Amino acid sequence: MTRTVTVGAAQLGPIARDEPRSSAVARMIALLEEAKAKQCQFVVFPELALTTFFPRWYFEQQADIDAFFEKEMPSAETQPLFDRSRELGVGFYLGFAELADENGKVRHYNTAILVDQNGEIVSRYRKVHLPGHVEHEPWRAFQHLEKRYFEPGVNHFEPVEAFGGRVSLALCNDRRWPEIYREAALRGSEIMLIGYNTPAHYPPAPEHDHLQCFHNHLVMQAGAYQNGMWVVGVAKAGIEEGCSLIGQSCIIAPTGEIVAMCGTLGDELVTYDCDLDRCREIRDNVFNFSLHRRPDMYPLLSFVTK
Ligand code: ING
Repeated sequence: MTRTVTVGAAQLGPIARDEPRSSAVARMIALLEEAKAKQCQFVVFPELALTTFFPRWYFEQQADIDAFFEKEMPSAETQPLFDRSRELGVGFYLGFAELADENGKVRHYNTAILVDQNGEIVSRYRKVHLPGHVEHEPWRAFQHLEKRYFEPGVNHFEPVEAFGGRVSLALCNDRRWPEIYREAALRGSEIMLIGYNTPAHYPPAPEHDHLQCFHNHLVMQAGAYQNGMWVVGVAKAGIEEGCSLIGQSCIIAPTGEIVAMCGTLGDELVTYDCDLDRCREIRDNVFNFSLHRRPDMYPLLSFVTK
């Protein structure tokens, strides 16, 4: 009996600045229904899937920034997504901007949650690697003010038991850092879920613009193969408020192979039957950590346990 879970990568096209959350929710419900018809146990939606990618603009007023954040989850606007998920028995990963109250202190996080087939939140992740800059930099074609609008999360990519496997969550820029896959894999994770919003233009190094899609897959395929885990990367794609966002959402096997990929820049679902036991093909062989890994030889990277 294999531990196969049918996973959906539910890519979204652009979300306009004035698009109400109810519209984004309706679009995601349509993808949930398509996922049900394709026998998915859960789907992965993008990072910041309820609003436009607002860190592309500089806002003076905190109230204007907070308008893009969710004060509660679910809220009246997002409850229909949870309700439909429970009715269909299809879980989901959702990225959104979270306003959290921590012992009376208001926190701003770039957050992802995992919701099971009963509509319950079973995991919550706050983005660890915040890219971009803090101050307004008018020289840029558009801003990337995640370091200004969000606080870094505290998380060790610990997997949770869900959908018959051990599932870890990450967000966007996290996927570029090899440590997240290794940390998750050392903790037994079998699948890493990653929503992203990635502009095709990278102002600090425009000479790399033509490499954005290559780099997107390079880092996730390497992470998958070098750690023997499934990786699901899902974009908010297309021309969003004049900013071109890459697509190519995909499902990657522990061998590093892309086994499913979106072919448009709009709302699109691709699915794959992920046999979680296939992680063993890698973890028992080429990347058998206990047999082959030498943490004593890379002490700067390793918490060396004698
Ligand atoms: N977006 C981008 C990402 O890491 C970026 C930021 C783009 C960094 C290109 C470096 C190069 O995919 C988010 N939201 O992290």
